[in-house]
Parts: sequence; C-alpha cells; structure tokens
Amino acid sequence: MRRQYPAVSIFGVPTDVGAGRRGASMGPEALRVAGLAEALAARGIDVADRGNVKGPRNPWSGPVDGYRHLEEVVAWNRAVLEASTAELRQGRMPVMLGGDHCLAIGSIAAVANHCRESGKTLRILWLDAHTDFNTHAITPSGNVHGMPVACLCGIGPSVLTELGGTSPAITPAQVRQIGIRSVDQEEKRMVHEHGLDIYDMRYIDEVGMKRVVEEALHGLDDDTHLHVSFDVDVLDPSIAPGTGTPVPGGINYREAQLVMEMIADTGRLGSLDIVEVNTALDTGNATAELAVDLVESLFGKSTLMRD
Ligand code: EXY
Ligand code: MN
Ligand code: MN
Ligand code: MN
Repeated sequence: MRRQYPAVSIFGVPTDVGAGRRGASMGPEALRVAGLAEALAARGIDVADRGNVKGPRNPWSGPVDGYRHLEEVVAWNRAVLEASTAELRQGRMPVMLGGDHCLAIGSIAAVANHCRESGKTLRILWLDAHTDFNTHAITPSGNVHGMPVACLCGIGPSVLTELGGTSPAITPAQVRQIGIRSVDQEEKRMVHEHGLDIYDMRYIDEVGMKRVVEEALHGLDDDTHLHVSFDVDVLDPSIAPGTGTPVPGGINYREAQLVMEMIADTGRLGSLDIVEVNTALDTGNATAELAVDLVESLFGKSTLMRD
C-alpha cells in the first residue's frame, strides 16, 4: 500500500560559497531539469516548488582565519534557515536543493528547532564520502562545506554555531554517517574525540548495506523526525561524476537504492537535503537524474509494491 507523505516544499539554494570548485550553484536547476518535482507528484505527493532563495555572489577569495567566504556562508545559511523554518511551521517537509553542503547548517538548525518545539527526537542520516567535521584550525582548504557537522555540534564560529539560536543545534549522538571514505588527518582525531557514529566504506564492504542501514536506523520510533542529508559524492564517481569532491570507492547503484528504500520503509522521513550536484563536472545531467531516481525510492517507489 502506498505510504502517505506530508506535503513537500522544494526550494533551491544556488550557491557554491562553501565549496572549493565552482558549479554546485547550478544544482537546483539540474535537479529541476531532471524532473524532481514531477517525479514526486507522480507518486501522489503534494509538492510545491518555492523557487530559489537569494544570497550574495561568490567572491572567490582565499581563507581568512581558516574560513573562505564566511560572511557569504552565513548569509546563505540564514536564508536556508528561514525557508526551512517557514515550511516546517506549515507542517510541510522541506527539501533543500543545494548548493554545496555548508547549507546543511541552516537546514538542520531549522529542523533541530522544529523538533525542540514539537517534542520530536531528531535523527540525522548523513550520506557522504566525507565526515564534514573540520574546524578553521585544522581544515586543509578553508572550505566551509568540510565543516557543517562540526558547526552543528557547536564547534565552529559563533555566527554559524548559533545560527538557529540554540547552540549546539545537535549532538554527535544524533548523527549517523554512511559511505565515508575521505577524512583528513586531524579531522580523524576530531570525529573519534566526539564519538561520531561512522559507517565507512570498509564497514559497508564487510557487513553489507542492509545491516549498516538497520544499525543506523536502530531505535527510531513514532516521535522521530528523520533528516536525510544526501551529499551526492557518497555515490561512486563512476555513476555520479557531477560533483566537486569525488572520491573513488563509493556506494554503488544497488546499495544506494537499498539505503533509500529502507529509509522509506521507516515512514519517518521529515526533511531532506540534496547537495553537491555540480553540473559543470557532470556527464550530461546524469548525476541529477540519478539523484531524482534515488529520491523516488526515498519516497516509497519500489519494484514490486503496488502504488
Ligand atoms: N575534507 C576536505 C576539506 O575539508 O576541504 C574535503 C571536504 C569536502 C566536503 C564535501 C561536501 O562533502
Ligand atoms: Mn558533504
Ligand atoms: Mn562529500
Ligand atoms: Mn516534523
């Protein structure tokens, strides 16, 4: 039987201020052209495309005190926080189309506030090749898309850690990271120190994706709001070449489908980010098209279940 989903609101965040390569700013259009809204509507979901939020241009300058474009990153994240909060208040599910992954600071700060206000428990599934747990002191690049998880956990500049009002927005215990295969030397020390729950590629190889997702989703209940932060670089670059920081050895098509189908089965999906689609680096629009295919599974499309 088809599961009922809340109404979905898509909004685009066309920027690459947190990234080290240009092009993620085209992600929202790429996902629209790939038919995201139409695919959800075809599943019977009430979907509205709110258009794009606005923010400053990318100054494309070097790091200052370990951050590139901090002022612009803050401005874009404020816009995301506002857009996500507005949708959550209306009982709608925000789907944020990045843009680079620094934007998850705003989207997750909004969801964390929503959960505090509504007495829900927040669980975050972070699908990524990277742990995104750098700080200004240890970052090799100054790119804030390598720092959002740390910022959300209260480690970072106050303009980002206090973005949503409450700092920290979340605790590491609320996060599960799947697909990890690139962690910087000092970042490794950080993720261990803060006890992040990381399902890296080796673990996926060893025990299989089914068990990984079961473990990562363990303990969800009716009061859980599940936020999925889907960085398309979690996918193997052979199937998703359109992304700025590709890392070999990522999850394959079937593994990706299984993650999405198992999340759909929980019925707890409350909000979603789709980030780091970089059309300038893509083969045609393959990466956005694959992302849409996977999002259909996330919203319950399956091979044998009748709609
Ligand atoms: N760890 C590297 C850095 O901090 O520069 C690469 C981060 C890439 C982050 C991408 C979005 O997930
Ligand atoms: Mn990321
Ligand atoms: Mn990544
Ligand atoms: Mn909710």
